[in-house]
Order: sequence, then C-alpha cells, then structure tokens
Amino acid sequence: MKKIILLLVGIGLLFSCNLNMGSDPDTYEKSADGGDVIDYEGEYRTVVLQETTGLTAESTPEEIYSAGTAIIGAQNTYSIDTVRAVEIVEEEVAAGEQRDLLLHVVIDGYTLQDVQSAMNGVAEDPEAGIEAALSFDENIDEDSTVQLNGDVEWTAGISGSGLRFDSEGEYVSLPDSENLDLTGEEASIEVWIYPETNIAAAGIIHKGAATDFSDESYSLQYNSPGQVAMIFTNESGTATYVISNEAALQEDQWHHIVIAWNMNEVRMYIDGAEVTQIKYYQNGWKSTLPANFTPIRNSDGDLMIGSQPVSGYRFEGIIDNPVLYNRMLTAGEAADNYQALIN
Ligand SMILES: [Ca+2]
Ligand SMILES: [Ca+2]
Ligand SMILES: [Ca+2]
Repeated sequence: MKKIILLLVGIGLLFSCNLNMGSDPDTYEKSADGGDVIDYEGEYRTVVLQETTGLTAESTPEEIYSAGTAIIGAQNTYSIDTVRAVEIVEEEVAAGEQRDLLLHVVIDGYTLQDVQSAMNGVAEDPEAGIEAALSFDENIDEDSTVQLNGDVEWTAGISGSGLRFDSEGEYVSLPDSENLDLTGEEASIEVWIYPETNIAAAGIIHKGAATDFSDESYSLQYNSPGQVAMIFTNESGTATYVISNEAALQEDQWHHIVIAWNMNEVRMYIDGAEVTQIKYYQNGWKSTLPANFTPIRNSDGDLMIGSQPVSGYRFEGIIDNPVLYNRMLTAGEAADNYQALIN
C-alpha cells in the first residue's frame, strides 16, 4: 500500500499542523533534513482500526455512530479527503453492515437516528422529544423489533419510501415499550397517510393488540370513512373519542396528521391547519373534551400501524414517517412539518 509522507519544512506550517493534531511533535520521526515526518495516513489508519476492531454484528447503533464520528474527526485531523477516507475504511474494515453504516456516516452525514433507523427500523431522538420515528426508508431487518405482517409492500412514500397496505392482515407491529406508551403529561402523534380507499374505523396507529380492545390505550384511526379520530383510553378504562367534524380526507392524495395533547386539551392538525370543528364522545356525545380523558393507561399491547386488531378495521393506502413525541407539537411545527414535505 502506498503511503503518503508529508515533509514539513516551515516551522509555522509544522506548528499549525501540530495544533490541529493535538499531538506531541516529539512522537514523530525526524526526516533526513531534521524536520518532522508525519505519516498522516498511517495515523489515520490506526484510528480507523482502533475505532472499529470492537464492532461486531451485535454492536449498537450508538457504537457504530460513535466510531463513524471518530473516523470523521480523524479525517479532519489528518487531512484525509473523503475519497481517500472511504478507500482506507474499505481496506481496513471487513465488509458488512457495520462498514456500510460507517461509510454512510462518513460520506452521507448519517445521524445517530439514521443509523438507528437503518439497523432497527425505528429511531429515537431525546433532544427533539421523539420517542419513536419510523422513516420506512430502509429494508427492515428480520430480527428488528419492527415487524411487517402480511403482504405489506414497499412503495414511494412522502419522503423516501413508505409502506402500502391493501388487504386484511397487513400491518406493521412493534412490541410494547415505554417509548410507545405515551402515558406522560403531554405527547403527540404525527403521520403521513395516502388513503386509496377510505374505510370506516381504519386503524392508522393503534396501541394494543387484543381483538376485544381490552389492551387499547390510544388509537389514531378513522371514525366514518376519511374522518380522522383519536381515541384515548384513560387509567379507569374509559374511552374518549376526539373526532374531526370537517370534510372527510380526500382519497389518492397525501395528508399530514398531527394529534397533540396534554392533560387539558387535544389539538388536531390536518395538512398543516388546525381542525376547528371537533366532536367528542365518551359514553355519549359531549360538547366539550371530558376532563378525565387522560392520563392514558399503560398497555402491554403491541403498537400496530395500518390496522386495528380486528378484521375490517384496516387502513387501505400508504403510510409514511409515523413519529411519536413526548411533547405537544405546536401549530407552527405542524404547519412547518406539512410544508416541508408536501411539495
Ligand atoms: Ca419514508
Ligand atoms: Ca399487500
Ligand atoms: Ca406499556
């Protein structure tokens, strides 16, 4: 392998490079003319090996992302351009998923969330208040916690790819976890849907898997066909329906839905605009939101995307980018997130 040896002659240049490297100049060999010889590429290879020897098929997204960012840092320190960096990573790291992801971090600027999505099908981002985000942009590993049930198809989404549901028994499931419970004092659900046929009671994002709904804790779904509803089941097991009373969603186009709530209020945003005509149901129709609609009870049931757990209550069309937040999205965020992808 050809090595690049840089001869540093000028003191000023040497000084500035050593500053960049943060290393002790005495550790470098002396060249024939007395100047330091710094084997940038050798140093860089050492870092690549140090950062990647521990990586295995069992490594977490955090470990792989951390190695990737360390490799980028070393790339800058040793002035290795990206083309050369990729060659060196390919020479020093065995081929496989870990190397592919490292290269995505180095070349494509993958974030930790991107690596989580690629490995697990689901990402979290505590700083953004995101408990779970599913981009549906990567083929999901069979050993992922995200399971595709039935003949769910990959198709074009609102951003990258999405998933298409078109018959009974097709849904995505994730096992129960604290991230999915949304039992805190505020939360939001955001999702893009492209309905092809509006079906009454179509399940979009449903927490709970029991066919008698005994473990349902929340359900974003249709009420009548194309009529968006959110159902909260509180700790006493009482269900409150919050239903859009505006026109049904049009078929064969993308719609952005945000449901945001705290202990006192629920706000529903469709296609970036707040829904102002809402009706409520809790053991009968109510003119206002019942005060006891939350806290949401904690369910052990799976999260289901694309269907409720009974036949007939399935969504028909494409779903993309569902996100669960542990905070209320604002009206501005709902509008911005809609505008960011609709055109
Ligand atoms: Ca997507
Ligand atoms: Ca299908
Ligand atoms: Ca739970």
